Amino acid sequence: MWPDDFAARYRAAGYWTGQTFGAWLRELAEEHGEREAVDRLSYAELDARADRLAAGLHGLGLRRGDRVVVQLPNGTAFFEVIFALFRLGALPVFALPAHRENEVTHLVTHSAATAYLTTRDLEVKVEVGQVIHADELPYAEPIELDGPAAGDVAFLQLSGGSTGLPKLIPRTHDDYLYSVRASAGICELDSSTVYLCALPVAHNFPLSSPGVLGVLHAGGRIVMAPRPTPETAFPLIERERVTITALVPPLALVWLEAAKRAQHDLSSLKLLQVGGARLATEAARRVGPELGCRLQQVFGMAEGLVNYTRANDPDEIVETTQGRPISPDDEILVVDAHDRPVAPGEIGHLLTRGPYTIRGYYRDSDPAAFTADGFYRTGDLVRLTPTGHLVVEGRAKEVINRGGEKVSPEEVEEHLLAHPAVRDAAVVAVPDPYLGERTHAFVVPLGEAPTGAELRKFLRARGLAVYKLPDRTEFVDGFPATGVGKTSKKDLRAALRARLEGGI
Ligand code: AMP
Ligand code: DBH
Repeated sequence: MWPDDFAARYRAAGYWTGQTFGAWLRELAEEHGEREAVDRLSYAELDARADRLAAGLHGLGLRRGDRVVVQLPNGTAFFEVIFALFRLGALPVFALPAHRENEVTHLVTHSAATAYLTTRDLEVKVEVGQVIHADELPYAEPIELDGPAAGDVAFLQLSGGSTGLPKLIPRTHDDYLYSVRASAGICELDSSTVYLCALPVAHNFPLSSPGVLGVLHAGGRIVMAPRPTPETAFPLIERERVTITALVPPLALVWLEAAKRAQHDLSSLKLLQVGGARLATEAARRVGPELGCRLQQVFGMAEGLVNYTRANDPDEIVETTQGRPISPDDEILVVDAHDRPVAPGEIGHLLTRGPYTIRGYYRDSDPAAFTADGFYRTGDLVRLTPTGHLVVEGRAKEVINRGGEKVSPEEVEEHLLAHPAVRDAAVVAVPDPYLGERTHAFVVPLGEAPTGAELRKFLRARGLAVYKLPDRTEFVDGFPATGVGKTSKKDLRAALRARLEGGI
């Protein structure tokens, strides 16, 4: 948690207002009443159901401070459940639908959860006090509850776990609501906003940047998409006159391709947010012309810090940077391996501290992820432009050390993506007895696949240094994805390792 002097500052600045999520929803219901909040459910109905569900869950024995692993598909039940738990002061632990026995067991064990709330479709076998099914939610007459305080932890969010199992991130009512309100303002949401939630709603991006919670704050309307594919999303955009949605880069590439043949009217869409992983500049430049809407890049993390490009940023900034922080009190350091600030504009490790960035993981796991003075080590390599925008150059752990020469996978991927017959590319390290590591490029072709030799020639012609050319190129139909749909380099590396060990 934050030291007292920081907490006092964040309160004095008006970031932390002392409101809980439960009280916030009550206020929204008073203001927006019969207006539609999400999939035909009004603000008033959502508020009333949250009260009845909180009472019912209390009846099942859930109490303030208990942890409940929540694994739900995109739908209205998600909202009822989280607001019921917020009112009860019980902490949702956000699992994603893609999580299986391995991850859910880890979440239950690590959080010592007493309940697992899910659907019969998604349910996995775990040992837990009780399983609550979303088709039998226990509504009851509302009761007086001794709810949580605004400084309490509201829920446990997950880190992406690009290496290993997800870490648990304690977010308070005060800090998270600040990021939601401020994000809604930056993204210029209002009561005419129609947000398509295409990504899994529990992920930090569609939940809060500004996501579904930002839309509620603005009195707008949420449309929940069961899947993020163009086949599902495009008809919804047309039917509901969607104005804004959020995607991860691999999905954005699929949408751009599909838009060329789209039978649906996408003209209501004003803003496409893309974040979660680096969006290649080549792809960024296509969004305006091909989808007919503006792009916003979002660089965030469940641990806190979120950066946005702004509505009034020039196109060049929107296309080539990952934005700038939400808050004037987000502190950003770009440092070398010894935590010394690099020269302005140089690439370094991003450290951050601020009014909505955690000071430690749940139960202090992985204390090394924080500096002695409370900065979070993001693990990202960034540079700061003279305009104060951040450019993400990669993950420190993913830089490939090819016989001492450092290869940035993102740089090579960016060049590969510029080839007209390449839809997506992912470059990873393979262990090599001579070089230590060598590079392996996975490429998803668009139409007929070029040859590896052709791609090397293409990269050479773009002026890429010879040592950065992929040692091997492999064509695949698609990439393994993380729970939210980012390309899972962990799985790509594991597949290569398994192949090496199997001698194939
Ligand atoms: P997570 O652990 O799932 O919260 O993922 C957060 C991480 O995703 C960040 O630390 C970055 O490495 C990456 N990330 C998120 N947004 C972007 C973006 N717009 N560009 C590049 N990387 C991003
Ligand atoms: O990747 C992320 O975790 C992320 C991306 C964009 C995020 O947490 C966010 C915005 O809030």
